[in-house]
Amino acid sequence: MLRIAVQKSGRLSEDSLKLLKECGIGVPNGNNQLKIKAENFDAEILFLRDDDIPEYVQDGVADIGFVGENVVLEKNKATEIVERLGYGKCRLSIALPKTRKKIELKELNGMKIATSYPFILNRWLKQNKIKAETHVISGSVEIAPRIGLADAICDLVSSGSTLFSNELYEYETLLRSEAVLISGKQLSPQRKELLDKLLFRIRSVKKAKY
Ligand code: PRT
Ligand code: ZN
Repeated sequence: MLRIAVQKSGRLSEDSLKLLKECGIGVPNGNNQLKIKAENFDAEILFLRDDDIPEYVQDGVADIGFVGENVVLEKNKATEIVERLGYGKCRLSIALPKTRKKIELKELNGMKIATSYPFILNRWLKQNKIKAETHVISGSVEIAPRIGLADAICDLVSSGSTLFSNELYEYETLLRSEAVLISGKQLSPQRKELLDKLLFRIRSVKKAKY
């Protein structure tokens, strides 16, 4: 049996379940259950917080998972991206207050940047030889500059309306992300076979769409 991790409730939940359904895999409506047996496929669906999915897949609690590439790269666990899924598209970007237009990259030196993505941000800062202070907060990052907690933020952006309403603008994109399918590195031959079967179906669904 293949154990498939899906976000319990959030932006990727609906599209992930829809994709499974299009692959002929039924997921019964479980009232808030942690796991549920799939219909028409030898699989079990585990409903998890997106942040936990890479670790559970690495540790073999789940065999595969549907999760944002941004989370996969931030958590940096021993998992493999086996397919890009085309939904949940967003960017991870540094945003600045509108009052600080057109600064040079080096002017980020000494700034305090609020983010929920310290790993990706620090790696990018290092690559660009910028010495900034990262301030980790888990939610509502966009209000940090307004309350004086930070000079800039590094957060996910899709339409840009959150930045706009907080008088920020997208300054630099660090990553373009979408939902991906990740797999553990040590799947048994039986589970590998089920994953291949699922991948074949996912690719057929994608082909039919584009
Ligand atoms: O509860 P759990 O931990 O599972 O969920 P979560 O709240 O951490 O994640 P969730 O459901 O918000 O997002 C899940 C995934 O969706 C993310 O990891 C991304 O891969 C993807 N995604 C796509 C987004 C966005 N677009 C997005 N716009 N995730 C978050 N946002 C937020 C962003 O953080 C900001 O607050 O939406 C706001 C910006 O949106 P715009 O449209 O105003 O620019
Ligand atoms: Zn989360």
